[in-house]
Amino acid sequence: MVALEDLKTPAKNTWCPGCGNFGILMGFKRALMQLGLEREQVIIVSGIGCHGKMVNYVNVNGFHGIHGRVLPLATGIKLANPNLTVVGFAGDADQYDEGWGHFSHAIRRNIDITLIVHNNMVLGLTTGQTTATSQKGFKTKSTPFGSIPSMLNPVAHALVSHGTFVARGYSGDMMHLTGLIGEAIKHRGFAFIDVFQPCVTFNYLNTYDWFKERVYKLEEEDHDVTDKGKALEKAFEWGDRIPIGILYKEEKPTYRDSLLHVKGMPLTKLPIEDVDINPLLKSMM
Ligand SMILES: Cc1ncc(C[n+]2csc(CCOP(=O)(O)OP(=O)(O)O)c2C)c(N)n1
Ligand code: SF4
Ligand SMILES: [Mg+2]
Repeated sequence: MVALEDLKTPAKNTWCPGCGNFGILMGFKRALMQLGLEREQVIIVSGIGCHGKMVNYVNVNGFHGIHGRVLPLATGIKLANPNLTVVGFAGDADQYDEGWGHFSHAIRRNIDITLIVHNNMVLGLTTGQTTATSQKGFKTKSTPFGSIPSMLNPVAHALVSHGTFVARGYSGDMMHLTGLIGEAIKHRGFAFIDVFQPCVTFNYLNTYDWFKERVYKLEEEDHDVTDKGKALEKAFEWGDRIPIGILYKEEKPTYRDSLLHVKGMPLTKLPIEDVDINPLLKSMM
Protein backbone atom coordinates (compact mmCIF):
# COMPACT_ATOMS: atom_id res chain seq x y z
CA MET A 1 0.00 0.00 0.00
CA VAL A 2 1.38 3.39 -0.99
CA ALA A 3 2.37 5.99 1.65
CA LEU A 4 2.35 9.78 1.21
CA GLU A 5 6.16 9.78 1.27
CA ASP A 6 6.30 7.30 -1.68
CA LEU A 7 4.22 9.66 -3.81
CA LYS A 8 6.68 12.53 -3.53
CA THR A 9 8.86 13.41 -6.54
CA PRO A 10 12.13 15.38 -6.65
CA ALA A 11 10.53 18.03 -8.91
CA LYS A 12 10.51 21.58 -7.53
CA ASN A 13 6.95 22.85 -7.16
CA THR A 14 6.50 26.08 -9.16
CA TRP A 15 2.81 26.79 -8.47
CA CYS A 16 2.15 30.22 -6.91
CA PRO A 17 1.91 30.12 -3.11
CA GLY A 18 -1.76 29.62 -2.18
CA CYS A 19 -2.76 28.19 -5.59
CA GLY A 20 -5.82 25.93 -5.45
CA ASN A 21 -3.85 23.23 -7.24
CA PHE A 22 -2.20 22.29 -3.94
CA GLY A 23 -5.56 21.12 -2.54
CA ILE A 24 -6.14 18.89 -5.59
CA LEU A 25 -2.61 17.46 -5.40
CA MET A 26 -2.93 16.59 -1.73
CA GLY A 27 -6.51 15.34 -2.13
CA PHE A 28 -5.42 13.00 -4.92
CA LYS A 29 -2.44 11.63 -2.99
CA ARG A 30 -4.57 11.03 0.09
CA ALA A 31 -7.23 9.28 -1.99
CA LEU A 32 -4.60 6.92 -3.48
CA MET A 33 -3.40 6.11 0.03
CA GLN A 34 -6.89 5.50 1.35
CA LEU A 35 -7.76 3.24 -1.59
CA GLY A 36 -4.68 1.13 -0.87
CA LEU A 37 -3.48 1.30 -4.48
CA GLU A 38 0.10 0.52 -5.49
CA ARG A 39 2.03 3.15 -7.47
CA GLU A 40 2.48 0.78 -10.44
CA GLN A 41 -1.29 0.31 -10.79
CA VAL A 42 -1.94 3.99 -11.39
CA ILE A 43 -1.33 6.20 -14.44
CA ILE A 44 -2.15 9.89 -14.61
CA VAL A 45 -2.51 12.00 -17.74
CA SER A 46 -2.49 15.78 -17.93
CA GLY A 47 -2.98 18.52 -20.47
CA ILE A 48 -1.02 21.77 -20.82
CA GLY A 49 -1.41 24.48 -18.21
CA CYS A 50 -0.55 25.02 -14.55
CA HIS A 51 -2.65 21.92 -13.73
CA GLY A 52 -0.45 19.91 -16.15
CA LYS A 53 2.35 19.82 -13.60
CA MET A 54 0.37 17.20 -11.65
CA VAL A 55 2.34 14.57 -13.55
CA ASN A 56 5.57 16.07 -12.22
CA TYR A 57 4.41 16.09 -8.61
CA VAL A 58 2.94 12.60 -8.10
CA ASN A 59 5.24 9.61 -8.19
CA VAL A 60 3.08 7.27 -10.28
CA ASN A 61 3.17 6.54 -14.03
CA GLY A 62 2.47 9.77 -15.90
CA PHE A 63 1.84 11.08 -19.41
CA HIS A 64 2.05 14.86 -19.94
CA GLY A 65 -0.05 15.19 -23.06
CA ILE A 66 -0.84 18.12 -25.31
CA HIS A 67 -3.38 20.87 -24.73
CA GLY A 68 -6.96 19.57 -24.87
CA ARG A 69 -6.12 15.91 -25.37
CA VAL A 70 -6.35 14.37 -21.91
CA LEU A 71 -9.37 12.26 -22.80
CA PRO A 72 -8.09 10.65 -26.03
CA LEU A 73 -4.91 9.67 -24.17
CA ALA A 74 -6.68 8.38 -21.08
CA THR A 75 -9.18 6.47 -23.23
CA GLY A 76 -6.42 4.79 -25.26
CA ILE A 77 -4.49 3.79 -22.16
CA LYS A 78 -7.54 2.24 -20.51
CA LEU A 79 -8.60 0.35 -23.64
CA ALA A 80 -5.08 -1.01 -24.09
CA ASN A 81 -4.65 -2.02 -20.46
CA PRO A 82 -7.82 -2.26 -18.37
CA ASN A 83 -5.79 -3.32 -15.33
CA LEU A 84 -4.56 0.24 -14.83
CA THR A 85 -6.33 2.90 -12.78
CA VAL A 86 -6.38 5.85 -15.19
CA VAL A 87 -6.91 9.40 -13.94
CA GLY A 88 -6.89 12.47 -16.19
CA PHE A 89 -6.14 15.99 -14.91
CA ALA A 90 -7.27 18.74 -17.25
CA GLY A 91 -7.53 22.53 -17.02
CA ASP A 92 -10.76 24.38 -17.73
CA ALA A 93 -9.43 25.85 -21.00
CA ASP A 94 -7.78 22.51 -21.71
CA GLN A 95 -11.02 20.52 -21.35
CA TYR A 96 -13.87 22.99 -21.86
CA ASP A 97 -12.29 25.00 -24.71
CA GLU A 98 -9.58 23.17 -26.68
CA GLY A 99 -10.71 19.67 -25.62
CA TRP A 100 -14.46 20.32 -25.58
CA GLY A 101 -15.17 18.05 -28.53
CA HIS A 102 -13.93 15.05 -26.58
CA PHE A 103 -15.93 15.70 -23.44
CA SER A 104 -19.46 14.45 -24.18
CA HIS A 105 -18.24 11.57 -26.35
CA ALA A 106 -15.88 10.14 -23.73
CA ILE A 107 -18.63 10.46 -21.13
CA ARG A 108 -21.31 8.74 -23.21
CA ARG A 109 -18.96 5.84 -23.97
CA ASN A 110 -18.69 5.23 -20.21
CA ILE A 111 -15.04 4.28 -20.37
CA ASP A 112 -13.79 3.33 -16.91
CA ILE A 113 -11.57 6.35 -16.24
CA THR A 114 -11.65 9.37 -13.92
CA LEU A 115 -11.48 12.97 -15.18
CA ILE A 116 -10.62 15.75 -12.75
CA VAL A 117 -10.86 19.28 -14.15
CA HIS A 118 -8.93 22.05 -12.35
CA ASN A 119 -11.55 24.73 -12.96
CA ASN A 120 -9.96 28.06 -12.03
CA MET A 121 -12.19 29.81 -14.58
CA VAL A 122 -9.15 31.36 -16.27
CA LEU A 123 -6.14 30.49 -18.41
CA GLY A 124 -3.49 30.34 -15.71
CA LEU A 125 -0.26 29.40 -17.48
CA THR A 126 -0.74 31.92 -20.29
CA THR A 127 -1.20 34.71 -17.69
CA GLY A 128 -4.91 35.25 -17.32
CA GLN A 129 -7.29 35.20 -20.30
CA THR A 130 -10.93 34.07 -20.24
CA THR A 131 -12.06 30.45 -20.64
CA ALA A 132 -15.43 28.84 -21.33
CA THR A 133 -16.16 28.85 -17.59
CA SER A 134 -15.11 32.46 -16.94
CA GLN A 135 -17.93 34.53 -15.53
CA LYS A 136 -19.74 36.95 -17.81
CA GLY A 137 -18.21 40.39 -17.32
CA PHE A 138 -14.82 39.03 -16.15
CA LYS A 139 -12.21 41.61 -17.19
CA THR A 140 -8.85 40.31 -18.37
CA LYS A 141 -6.06 41.49 -20.68
CA SER A 142 -7.93 39.86 -23.59
CA THR A 143 -11.36 41.14 -22.50
CA PRO A 144 -10.77 44.67 -21.14
CA PHE A 145 -14.51 45.43 -21.29
CA GLY A 146 -15.52 42.13 -19.68
CA SER A 147 -16.20 38.64 -21.02
CA ILE A 148 -19.30 38.58 -23.26
CA PRO A 149 -20.48 34.93 -23.68
CA SER A 150 -22.46 33.01 -21.07
CA MET A 151 -20.54 30.54 -18.90
CA LEU A 152 -20.52 26.95 -19.98
CA ASN A 153 -22.02 24.52 -17.43
CA PRO A 154 -19.78 21.40 -17.34
CA VAL A 155 -21.76 19.37 -14.80
CA ALA A 156 -25.04 19.93 -16.66
CA HIS A 157 -23.35 18.87 -19.92
CA ALA A 158 -21.97 15.75 -18.24
CA LEU A 159 -25.45 14.84 -17.00
CA VAL A 160 -27.12 15.18 -20.40
CA SER A 161 -24.23 13.22 -21.98
CA HIS A 162 -25.30 10.19 -19.88
CA GLY A 163 -22.56 10.62 -17.26
CA THR A 164 -22.62 7.81 -14.72
CA PHE A 165 -20.69 9.73 -12.05
CA VAL A 166 -20.95 13.50 -12.03
CA ALA A 167 -19.54 15.54 -9.16
CA ARG A 168 -18.23 18.95 -8.21
CA GLY A 169 -15.48 19.62 -5.67
CA TYR A 170 -13.70 22.60 -4.15
CA SER A 171 -9.94 22.54 -3.61
CA GLY A 172 -10.36 24.79 -0.55
CA ASP A 173 -12.04 21.82 1.19
CA MET A 174 -9.35 19.21 0.69
CA MET A 175 -10.85 16.56 3.01
CA HIS A 176 -14.16 16.66 1.15
CA LEU A 177 -12.33 16.56 -2.19
CA THR A 178 -10.29 13.54 -1.05
CA GLY A 179 -13.54 11.64 -0.43
CA LEU A 180 -14.92 12.63 -3.85
CA ILE A 181 -11.74 11.56 -5.67
CA GLY A 182 -11.79 8.22 -3.84
CA GLU A 183 -15.44 7.61 -4.83
CA ALA A 184 -14.70 8.65 -8.42
CA ILE A 185 -11.78 6.22 -8.75
CA LYS A 186 -13.84 3.39 -7.24
CA HIS A 187 -16.71 4.07 -9.65
CA ARG A 188 -16.91 1.53 -12.48
CA GLY A 189 -17.36 3.75 -15.53
CA PHE A 190 -16.56 7.35 -16.46
CA ALA A 191 -16.24 9.49 -13.33
CA PHE A 192 -16.11 13.25 -13.72
CA ILE A 193 -15.28 15.85 -11.06
CA ASP A 194 -15.27 19.56 -11.87
CA VAL A 195 -13.11 21.11 -9.15
CA PHE A 196 -13.26 24.80 -8.23
CA GLN A 197 -9.58 25.73 -7.98
CA PRO A 198 -8.88 29.35 -7.06
CA CYS A 199 -6.12 30.94 -9.15
CA VAL A 200 -4.74 33.48 -6.70
CA THR A 201 -2.73 35.30 -9.36
CA PHE A 202 -5.12 35.82 -12.28
CA ASN A 203 -8.68 35.30 -11.04
CA TYR A 204 -9.58 38.18 -8.74
CA LEU A 205 -13.33 37.34 -8.97
CA ASN A 206 -13.63 33.70 -7.93
CA THR A 207 -11.42 33.77 -4.85
CA TYR A 208 -11.33 31.57 -1.73
CA ASP A 209 -13.57 34.13 0.03
CA TRP A 210 -15.98 34.12 -2.91
CA PHE A 211 -16.30 30.31 -2.80
CA LYS A 212 -16.37 30.13 0.99
CA GLU A 213 -19.47 32.31 1.06
CA ARG A 214 -21.28 30.21 -1.52
CA VAL A 215 -20.39 26.51 -1.58
CA TYR A 216 -22.45 24.01 0.37
CA LYS A 217 -22.35 20.20 0.45
CA LEU A 218 -25.12 18.26 -1.23
CA GLU A 219 -24.80 15.37 1.21
CA GLU A 220 -25.70 17.70 4.06
CA GLU A 221 -29.02 18.40 2.35
CA ASP A 222 -30.04 14.76 1.75
CA HIS A 223 -29.54 15.01 -2.00
CA ASP A 224 -30.61 11.79 -3.78
CA VAL A 225 -27.69 10.93 -6.08
CA THR A 226 -29.86 8.56 -8.14
CA ASP A 227 -32.34 11.27 -9.13
CA LYS A 228 -31.17 12.72 -12.46
CA GLY A 229 -33.88 15.39 -12.57
CA LYS A 230 -32.83 16.68 -9.17
CA ALA A 231 -29.17 16.50 -10.20
CA LEU A 232 -29.89 18.71 -13.23
CA GLU A 233 -31.74 21.16 -11.03
CA LYS A 234 -28.71 21.31 -8.71
CA ALA A 235 -26.35 21.67 -11.69
CA PHE A 236 -28.06 24.95 -12.56
CA GLU A 237 -27.91 26.36 -9.04
CA TRP A 238 -25.50 29.32 -9.19
CA GLY A 239 -25.26 32.59 -7.36
CA ASP A 240 -25.57 32.91 -3.60
CA ARG A 241 -25.47 29.13 -3.15
CA ILE A 242 -23.38 26.69 -5.20
CA PRO A 243 -23.54 22.94 -4.52
CA ILE A 244 -20.51 20.64 -4.28
CA GLY A 245 -20.51 16.85 -3.86
CA ILE A 246 -21.84 13.99 -5.98
CA LEU A 247 -24.71 15.22 -8.14
CA TYR A 248 -25.48 11.92 -9.84
CA LYS A 249 -24.33 8.32 -9.85
CA GLU A 250 -25.50 5.15 -11.58
CA GLU A 251 -24.14 1.69 -12.47
CA LYS A 252 -24.04 0.84 -16.18
CA PRO A 253 -21.90 -1.49 -18.32
CA THR A 254 -18.63 0.14 -19.32
CA TYR A 255 -17.45 0.51 -22.93
CA ARG A 256 -15.01 -2.34 -22.52
CA ASP A 257 -17.73 -4.64 -21.12
CA SER A 258 -19.20 -4.64 -24.62
CA LEU A 259 -15.90 -5.25 -26.43
CA LEU A 260 -16.41 -8.99 -26.14
CA HIS A 261 -13.51 -9.95 -28.47
CA VAL A 262 -10.86 -8.43 -26.17
CA LYS A 263 -12.11 -10.48 -23.19
CA GLY A 264 -11.02 -8.00 -20.52
CA MET A 265 -7.34 -8.63 -21.32
CA PRO A 266 -4.68 -5.98 -21.99
CA LEU A 267 -4.26 -5.78 -25.79
CA THR A 268 -0.58 -6.70 -25.46
CA LYS A 269 -1.56 -10.03 -23.88
CA LEU A 270 -4.07 -11.11 -26.54
CA PRO A 271 -2.93 -14.26 -28.36
CA ILE A 272 -2.02 -13.40 -31.96
CA GLU A 273 -0.14 -16.57 -33.09
CA ASP A 274 -3.19 -17.93 -34.93
CA VAL A 275 -4.14 -14.64 -36.54
CA ASP A 276 -3.49 -14.58 -40.30
CA ILE A 277 -3.54 -11.01 -41.60
CA ASN A 278 -2.75 -12.00 -45.22
CA PRO A 279 -6.39 -12.05 -46.40
CA LEU A 280 -6.83 -8.56 -44.97
CA LEU A 281 -3.68 -7.28 -46.68
CA LYS A 282 -4.74 -8.84 -50.01
CA SER A 283 -8.15 -7.20 -49.77
CA MET A 284 -6.43 -3.82 -49.72
CA MET A 285 -4.27 -4.43 -52.81
C1 LIG B 1 -2.80 23.46 -29.06
C2 LIG B 1 -2.37 24.53 -28.10
N1 LIG B 1 -3.01 25.71 -28.07
C3 LIG B 1 -2.64 26.65 -27.21
C4 LIG B 1 -1.60 26.44 -26.35
C5 LIG B 1 -1.14 27.55 -25.39
N2 LIG B 1 -1.58 27.26 -24.03
C6 LIG B 1 -0.70 26.78 -23.12
S1 LIG B 1 -1.44 26.51 -21.62
C7 LIG B 1 -2.91 27.07 -22.22
C8 LIG B 1 -4.16 27.10 -21.38
C9 LIG B 1 -4.03 26.96 -19.95
O1 LIG B 1 -5.29 27.13 -19.35
P1 LIG B 1 -6.02 25.97 -18.58
O2 LIG B 1 -6.23 24.77 -19.43
O3 LIG B 1 -7.24 26.56 -17.97
O4 LIG B 1 -4.95 25.54 -17.48
P2 LIG B 1 -4.39 26.34 -16.22
O5 LIG B 1 -3.11 26.96 -16.65
O6 LIG B 1 -5.41 27.37 -15.84
O7 LIG B 1 -4.21 25.27 -15.21
C10 LIG B 1 -2.82 27.45 -23.55
C11 LIG B 1 -3.93 28.02 -24.35
C12 LIG B 1 -0.93 25.20 -26.40
N3 LIG B 1 0.06 24.89 -25.56
N4 LIG B 1 -1.33 24.26 -27.28
S1 SF4 C 1 -1.10 31.18 -12.20
FE1 SF4 C 1 -2.92 30.63 -11.02
S2 SF4 C 1 -3.30 28.46 -11.52
FE2 SF4 C 1 -1.21 28.95 -12.14
S3 SF4 C 1 0.07 28.35 -10.39
FE3 SF4 C 1 -0.41 30.55 -10.18
S4 SF4 C 1 -2.24 30.60 -8.90
FE4 SF4 C 1 -2.05 28.52 -9.68
MG1 LIG D 1 -7.54 27.29 -16.07
